[in-house]
Amino acid sequence: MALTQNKSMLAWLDEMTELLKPDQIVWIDGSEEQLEELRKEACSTGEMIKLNEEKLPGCYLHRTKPNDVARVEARTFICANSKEEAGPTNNWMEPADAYKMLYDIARGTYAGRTMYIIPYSMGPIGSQFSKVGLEVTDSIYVVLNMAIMTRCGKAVLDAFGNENTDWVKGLHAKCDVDEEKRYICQFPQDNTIISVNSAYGGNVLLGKKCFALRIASYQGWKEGWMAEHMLILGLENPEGEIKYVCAAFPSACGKTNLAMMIPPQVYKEKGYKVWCVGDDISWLRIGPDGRLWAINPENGFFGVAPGTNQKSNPNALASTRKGTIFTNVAHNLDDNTVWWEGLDKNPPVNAVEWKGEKVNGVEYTAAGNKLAHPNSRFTAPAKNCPCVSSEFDSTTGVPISAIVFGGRRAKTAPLVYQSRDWNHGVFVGSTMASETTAAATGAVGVVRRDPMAMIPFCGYNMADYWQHWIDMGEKLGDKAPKIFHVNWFRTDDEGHFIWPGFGDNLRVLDWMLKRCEGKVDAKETAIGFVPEVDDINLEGLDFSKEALAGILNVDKDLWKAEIPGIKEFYAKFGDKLPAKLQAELDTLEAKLAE
Ligand code: OXD
Ligand code: MN
Repeated sequence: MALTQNKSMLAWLDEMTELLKPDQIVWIDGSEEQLEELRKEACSTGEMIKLNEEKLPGCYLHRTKPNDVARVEARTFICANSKEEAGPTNNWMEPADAYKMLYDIARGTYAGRTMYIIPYSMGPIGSQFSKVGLEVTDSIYVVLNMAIMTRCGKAVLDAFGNENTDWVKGLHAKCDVDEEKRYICQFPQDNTIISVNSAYGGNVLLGKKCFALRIASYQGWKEGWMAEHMLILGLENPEGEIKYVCAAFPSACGKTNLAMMIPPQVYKEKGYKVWCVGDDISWLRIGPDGRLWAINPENGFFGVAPGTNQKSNPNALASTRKGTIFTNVAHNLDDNTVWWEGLDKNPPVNAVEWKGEKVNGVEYTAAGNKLAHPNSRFTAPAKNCPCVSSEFDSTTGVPISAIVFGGRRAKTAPLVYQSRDWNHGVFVGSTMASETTAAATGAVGVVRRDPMAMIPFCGYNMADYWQHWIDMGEKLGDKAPKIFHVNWFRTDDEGHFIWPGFGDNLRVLDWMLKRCEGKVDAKETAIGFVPEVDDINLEGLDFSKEALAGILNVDKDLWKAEIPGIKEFYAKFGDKLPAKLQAELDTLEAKLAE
């Protein structure tokens, strides 16, 4: 029986039923009993493997098809009414053509299968920040992941009501998992997402990247708020005051690690604490007090497993010890647990590698093979995280003091700098870049622009998106958060990272928050404000002031060499580029020439 009488929802579901031709329809009500039944069913068909109940209670392993292990940006489309509305950084398809192609692919593919209907809320149920979606899927794996990553079930529909039409339609059809026919399409003007021929999380958990970033960024533009690819953390000082920070980094720059970091010993002893509100996405609105407030629309972490260990991120590891779904990690047959590269130095002898082949894990890894896929994942409930914020479920969110952008730059960007003002901060975000590393294929050290870490996730023309940032700054006025840029990745002549990173990044956050409170001066440079060497607390850290001075240094020649790349990138946007950003670029050029 339908869990809602909402007419717009029922009409769309009728359309989907007619299109997909399922044998059965199951509404996901959010109850533990129903989820447990589905887990059992998935284990009985081999879709999931139940792991050791003592060591990993309530945890499961799933393997995707080897052709389906990551987000597919080349097959991700923004189906806006015109190509210009999607902008030069998105793939575009004409909406009517896209619907026809996608419906032709999906038509009848639920035959002999069950259509699961997942009602879900991005954000706490009933919050002003939150938005509702329905995802139909033919995958139990999707249902069980969505049950971790979102608030889902009947309670969502009860709070939503029968007349409301502000919800997002999400159609997922696994089809044949054919990569030639794989499409991830967003229709921002129709609040619609269609994902076909994939069963990998980032492409099929439609609440996450597709809704909470691509559709929501467009909604935010139209409705006066922002959806950003940002973690949210709270830093508590010894007096018990908590200040909140949002941070955007491109992938592989340690967002989850920063969101859950453990303060260095000297800070811990003084009583500093870090609280995690979110590790991937922020929805930001101007609150009644005129400040910027943020919620994390998600309810779990979909984190990269390799490299997660007791040292790099003990809180993330602890989050995965119960109620977690692992995807494409290695199976340790000796004790029915999981393993991935970087968990520890002991790959299991008796292992099943991520594609499902039984191997001797020690020999296999010694020969240079990976037991876990490099993009293998854990889907873990946020409530498992030992440092989850007490504000995690707050319907009003947390007030943001600072926004941090970051990238991976071997030489150019200093450890940290502060923008002169909001618009300069938007410029800093819009020119954000990372250098490719030896870990990825292709040339090393190539600069990739990834404004606000939103290149794959902005649901409309990025020039309009920047203008929206500028407009939000105008509304916030002097209540706007301060904007900073960090680079944990400066290297020495041998290519070794200079700054220790991880928990010691708190020393840099500490400086930023002091800047927000006007408690510390800074040195003005051509690119913005840089700390005085004495103002970054190095207590308890074996790190010299000379080394710190080195990574705080702004080399004008290197920065001059940046300018052509920025100009080339900006040129893509033609006359849509906000004049205020062009002015910031001109100012930078002039300051570098001084
Ligand atoms: C993610 C990503 O999976 O940004 O969060 O790719
Ligand atoms: Mn992300």
